[in-house]
Amino acid sequence: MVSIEDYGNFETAWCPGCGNFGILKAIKQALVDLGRSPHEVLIASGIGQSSKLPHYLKCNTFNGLHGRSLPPATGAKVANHELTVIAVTGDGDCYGEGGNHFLHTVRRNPDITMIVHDNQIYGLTKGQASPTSEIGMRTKIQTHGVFNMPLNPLSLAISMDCSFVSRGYAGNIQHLSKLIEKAIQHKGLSLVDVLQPCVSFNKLNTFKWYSERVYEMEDPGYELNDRVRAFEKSLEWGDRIPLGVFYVNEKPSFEEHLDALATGPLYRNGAKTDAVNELIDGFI
Ligand SMILES: Cc1ncc(C[n+]2csc(CCOP(=O)(O)OP(=O)(O)O)c2C)c(N)n1
Ligand code: SF4
Ligand SMILES: [Mg+2]
Repeated sequence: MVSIEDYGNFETAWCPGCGNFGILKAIKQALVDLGRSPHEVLIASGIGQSSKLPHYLKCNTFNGLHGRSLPPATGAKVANHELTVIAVTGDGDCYGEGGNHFLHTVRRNPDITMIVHDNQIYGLTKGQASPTSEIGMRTKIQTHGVFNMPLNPLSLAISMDCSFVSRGYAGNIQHLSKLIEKAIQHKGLSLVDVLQPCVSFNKLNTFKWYSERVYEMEDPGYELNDRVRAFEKSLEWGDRIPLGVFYVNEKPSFEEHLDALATGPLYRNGAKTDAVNELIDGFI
């Protein structure tokens, strides 16, 4: 039987009180509750405080370039579609530097769970505005306040027909771990945007600020595949911020379109180098 201890217990470089601790705990809990052993899981990340998370888990991991958690996650899923593949990323990493990969991964729909630590700030580089920072937020760079429109990740994902769209909160670990479980069980790309307080650099969206506003949606009040109603719900932000699953649309995953995977994971085929060698020899 899998236990939390199997995923290790590491010293972290995160600030005491950071929302990232809650997300790490929720991911471990979800994997254990689903009975997934560390060798069955691969977590890919980019660069950021959030992207350090795989360093603190004992399982297969890949820590890549800034904004690039999704390409290696997609590659790993194609090489071995029996793996549970999770992409861990930040609001800057995913919606800023990696925005192009986000859009095109939604179009591809690989069976990957995306967990976005959305602290509405660039944490690692010490507090510049990110694509989700609120208008008016002052930082050391945006000294007169942010004036660019924040990006709404849920609305964007729903508008592009992302097959599973949800929001969690790092301050509600039990709810978050159940949400991550659902996202992992969903076949296709699942987005879990997690509201994550950054206690050092985001003095606006604090644990207190979120806790006074977030509420759990038991029933969103519409069929989960109703894209228009889901989009409308995703616009709710302010005094009340909904948490839970906003949108689900079951459709074939990227891997299911690939005939080469029908007989089993690619890695089992072994490396067939004869054809490549023949090609190279042709140039000599
Ligand atoms: C191409 C590129 N641009 C910029 C940077 C510098 N950089 C590293 S992390 C980071 C911001 C990370 O913010 P986010 O993804 O929100 O993660 P957080 O630290 O907040 O968890 C930036 C701008 C980089 N490493 N590579
Ligand atoms: S800077 Fe912010 S996001 Fe980074 S570890 Fe500290 S509190 Fe967490
Ligand atoms: Mg961030």
